[in-house]
Amino acid sequence: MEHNESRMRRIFSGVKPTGPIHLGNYLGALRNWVELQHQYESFFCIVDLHAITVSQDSQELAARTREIARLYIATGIDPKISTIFVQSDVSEHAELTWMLNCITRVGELERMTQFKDKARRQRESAGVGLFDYPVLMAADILLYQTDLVPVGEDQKQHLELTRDLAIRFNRDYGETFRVPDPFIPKVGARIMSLSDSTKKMSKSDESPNGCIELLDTAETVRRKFKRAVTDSGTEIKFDESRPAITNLLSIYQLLTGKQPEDVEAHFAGQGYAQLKNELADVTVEFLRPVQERVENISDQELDRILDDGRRRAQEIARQTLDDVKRRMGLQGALRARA
Ligand code: ATP
Ligand code: LTN
Repeated sequence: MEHNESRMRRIFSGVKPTGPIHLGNYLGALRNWVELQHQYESFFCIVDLHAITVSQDSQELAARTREIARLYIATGIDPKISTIFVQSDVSEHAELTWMLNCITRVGELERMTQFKDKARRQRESAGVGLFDYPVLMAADILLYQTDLVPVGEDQKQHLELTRDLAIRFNRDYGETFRVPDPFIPKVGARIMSLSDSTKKMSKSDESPNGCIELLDTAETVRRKFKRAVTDSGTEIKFDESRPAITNLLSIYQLLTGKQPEDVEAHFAGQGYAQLKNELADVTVEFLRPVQERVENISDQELDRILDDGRRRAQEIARQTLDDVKRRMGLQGALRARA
């Protein structure tokens, strides 16, 4: 069986092309992918089938999908050692979702907090795709016999379901899937909106100032930090009871690579304006080379990377899917090969 062979451990993760990548996505997820790709065989997907669980403009979706692929590369994912691909290019994702649907309980999906949040007011009219979203995510992960899934805090519950489905399938049909572990960073797993420190920074943030996008201009970055909400009090310290300042300090800490005590010492006796200015400087410096690299990736080069990624991903996905079909008795034309 493919997953029993000795091989490098694998990671899988993805971003939805529902909007521009932001600092939360980078600090919670992508930053760790860049580190981990040297220790793991890595699969980084642009999950466009997840994006269509809510209504999308088709042209915009196609353009965003390519933009996200460019940003993966520009932030440091190396296509020579990591597989970058588009989810809908590998039809095994949709196919395995169906098999997993058949072992998933309605009650399990009803307990998913992301579904409850997104469907809140229009439960009757919410799409079935939105309800089934976590099963598609489980299929993404399990197809590649993934060991580790680097994600932000908001994905923890989805990862638990993925593990439950893998364990259930293995119990009912025999050892088929690796049971993956989540990788959630200690700092940065939940970057908050700059305009409301009770909400996570999100692509679908209603407030245009809450979210720093990786393609924002220097001027926009400065404006957004300037308008960022702060807490009462004046001290610049990490403090859970002051979430807005703690959020700004966490961003600063992660972008500079400094220790929290050094960050606090650096800002001792300073005011909020100083913190916001320096944070804007650090962010602009971080974004500049990323934006330059995005500009320098040609369409042809991107096509080649995504084509290559599709082939590499499909080869592994197909092996897992064949195994699943055989175990479930869905043999059809596979019979002769069994
Ligand atoms: P949407 O707002 O449309 O739901 P999103 O901004 O949450 O999208 P996703 O594509 O769902 O972005 O997430 C991609 C990755 O970024 C996931 O691993 C997710 O956990 C992580 N992530 C998203 N938002 C944050 C955040 N505010 N802080 C840290 N990590 C985050
Ligand atoms: N649901 C994730 C995106 C996602 C994902 C995955 C992450 C889809 N499939 C597989 C890790 C592994 C989100 O970020 N909202």
